[in-house]
Amino acid sequence: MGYKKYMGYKEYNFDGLVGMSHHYGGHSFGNVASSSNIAAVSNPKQAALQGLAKAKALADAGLDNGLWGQGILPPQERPFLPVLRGLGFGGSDANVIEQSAKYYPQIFAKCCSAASMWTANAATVSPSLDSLDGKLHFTPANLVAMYHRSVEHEVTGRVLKRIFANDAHFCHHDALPQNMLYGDEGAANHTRFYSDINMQGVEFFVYGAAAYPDSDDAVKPEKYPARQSFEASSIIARNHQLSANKTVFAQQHPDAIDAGVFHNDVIAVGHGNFMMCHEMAFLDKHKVYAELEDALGEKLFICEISNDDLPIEDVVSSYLFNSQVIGNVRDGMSIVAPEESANNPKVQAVIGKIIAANGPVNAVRYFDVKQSMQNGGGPACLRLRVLMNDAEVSAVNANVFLDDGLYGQLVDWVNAHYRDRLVIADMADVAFYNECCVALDALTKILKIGDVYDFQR
Ligand code: SUG
Repeated sequence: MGYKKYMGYKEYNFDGLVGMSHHYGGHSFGNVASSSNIAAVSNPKQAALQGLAKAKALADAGLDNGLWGQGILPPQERPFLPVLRGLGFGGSDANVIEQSAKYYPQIFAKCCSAASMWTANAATVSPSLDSLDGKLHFTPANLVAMYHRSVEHEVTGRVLKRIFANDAHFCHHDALPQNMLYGDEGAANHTRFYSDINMQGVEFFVYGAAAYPDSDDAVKPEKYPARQSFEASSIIARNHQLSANKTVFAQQHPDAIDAGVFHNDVIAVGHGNFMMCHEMAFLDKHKVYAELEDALGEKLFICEISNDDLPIEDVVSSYLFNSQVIGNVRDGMSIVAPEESANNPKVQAVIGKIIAANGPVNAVRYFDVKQSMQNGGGPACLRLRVLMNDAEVSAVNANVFLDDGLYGQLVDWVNAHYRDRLVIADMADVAFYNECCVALDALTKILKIGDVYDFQR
């Protein structure tokens, strides 16, 4: 089919609805917030409403200016009984839950994780403008580096296939094999640059380390895992049929990973022809910047923040780079930042500089997503970007685009079903699982996605 120019492309952010089992399990080694908040009491209701409020504010703004759209992705069923049954716990649901919680408490807690809310890790998505077959490609991330997340990809793939259910437009790949050789964390390590939204863009893959580096001098983090391998990124680029001259690979700086930057989207964010990053984001940064500009074929506004202006510890605590950037060069861009950034004077100074610079960003807006932040998930973690044209949008039959009606339904649904206080012990009771099943069954009807959960099959 070949590359095309087709009018009417728009970016849709698909935010993950926070699940009912949102808790602080300390499950993610290398994610400072996750480790520091282990065993804190969570508030799943507040978490879900905070996420929905952010998504709705962006949906409203996008409706006003016509520049972007907003979608929603459902949470997963937890505790995840199919996995617990696979570990040898049998009998009734109550028995599986009680026995696994008693004998394997840590694994049980991981099987309760609501981490699928961070949809930046759900998949890597390449728009039809970039792929040789002219289809929109999805690869669910295998998330193999963290056990609690490695069990997400099958249901993620199922949900994506239900929402984007048209072979003429959409191409769904399986997650990569479950091995660290192919460790893949999805869009959190993938950005797309473009100067014309209706033209082929540059796909930028950032990896933590190569499983088989091509030089003896290769470096990798020493303290924390490199969750994304070069091999995984390159397989996805091939499967998505991307052009080599429009694809750039870069290694994340290992010192940044060791400081708690477990995904590239914790230290860099790109949008259109703009990138905001910390000086420690990439190894060999000058080569990376040059390759990006070369592939783009015109100026890329790179706003690099120095470690003097914002020490890496503040990058991790404020999550400034986990902001979303929305808008375009003509109308101006805005940074959608977590409230934690508003409370940090160094970040405030940096944002002032970014706005004062002669770049596209001219505004900032803060959102309270504290429940998610305490597990290391800021605004950008909560969304998966999908660039679609009108025909592709029309091919989506599910009720997943956030408007007043859907927002009202979802808020009512959260208020009806979610708890406002949760610790791991609460989930060891089958009553909690039954509550989740009732709620999720109702959700699939609201979203019109059919039976996607194992308990429905
Ligand atoms: O994979 N935290 C997630 C946070 C993901 C953030 N996503 C992006 N940066 N795109 C993770 O580390 C913590 C769950 C817990 O500890 O309970 C967790 O899974």
